[in-house]
Amino acid sequence: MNPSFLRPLALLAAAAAPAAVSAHVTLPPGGATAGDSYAAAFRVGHACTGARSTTGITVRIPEGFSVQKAEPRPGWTLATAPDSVSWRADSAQAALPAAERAEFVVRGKLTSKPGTLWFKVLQTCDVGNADWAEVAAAATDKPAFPAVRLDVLAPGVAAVEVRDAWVRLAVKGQSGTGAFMTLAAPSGARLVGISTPVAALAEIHEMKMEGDVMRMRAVAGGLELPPRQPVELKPGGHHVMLMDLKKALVVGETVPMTLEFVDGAGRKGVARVDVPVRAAAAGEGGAASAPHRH
Ligand SMILES: [Cu+2]
Repeated sequence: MNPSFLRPLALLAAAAAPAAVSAHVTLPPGGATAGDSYAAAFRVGHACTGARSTTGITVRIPEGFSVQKAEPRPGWTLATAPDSVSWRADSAQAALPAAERAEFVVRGKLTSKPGTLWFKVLQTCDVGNADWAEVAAAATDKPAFPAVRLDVLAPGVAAVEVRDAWVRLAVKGQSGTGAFMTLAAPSGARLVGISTPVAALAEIHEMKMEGDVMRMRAVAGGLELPPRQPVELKPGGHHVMLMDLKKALVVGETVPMTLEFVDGAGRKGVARVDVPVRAAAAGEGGAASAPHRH
């Protein structure tokens, strides 16, 4: 596999992160594979400015996505056209309160050409509306009402967002350490392999109580990532175990890591990340930061 071909993924992970925390209309970060069926789950996180509720959502469908089916929402009227899908609340009671989040889902087929698709979404409220329709010209642009971005990835690039990754420091002579991260696969995937130049072997581990002893062991068959449900690898839970370390891992350096995934159709995809070395997780106590052993 050509490494330069994989390079855009790191950029994608960085670019997608801010969208996940803002309260705009968004799709789950992580992208989708070109040519695939894709469930576009538009997340509406708040009502229009000064409004009490959202009463309607209209998604304008860009070229490169052909709608197959939109999911109905109880109490709302669904209308589907080739170039738009809309949901409208039938009553004030059915409207989406400002404090609640909801997903509006459109299933369709993606273009076979990798690139970026922009879905423009008109949100109507009890008072006013918000048109999420501005396309960012550059990654640094922060429009007030951004259109919803979808990264359409080449086959071989994992449609998985890797965020908050870190690896625990290791002193010279130490044989193993753990790596932790949050993985989000919008269409679902399975983490099946990890490799890094700093360790001869890397495994996915789980923690299991055996009697009253907590033990860790390799996860058979890989780690399942359900669609649109981020999975956290953390100390005391699932983690990546780096074994037979070839060097000390010092706080401040980064460790290149290649994660291999299999999607629902059995195709392999790869994510390459540079993972910072840290002493402990945020808020983690001193005792827990001792390197765990096998
Ligand atoms: Cu382990």
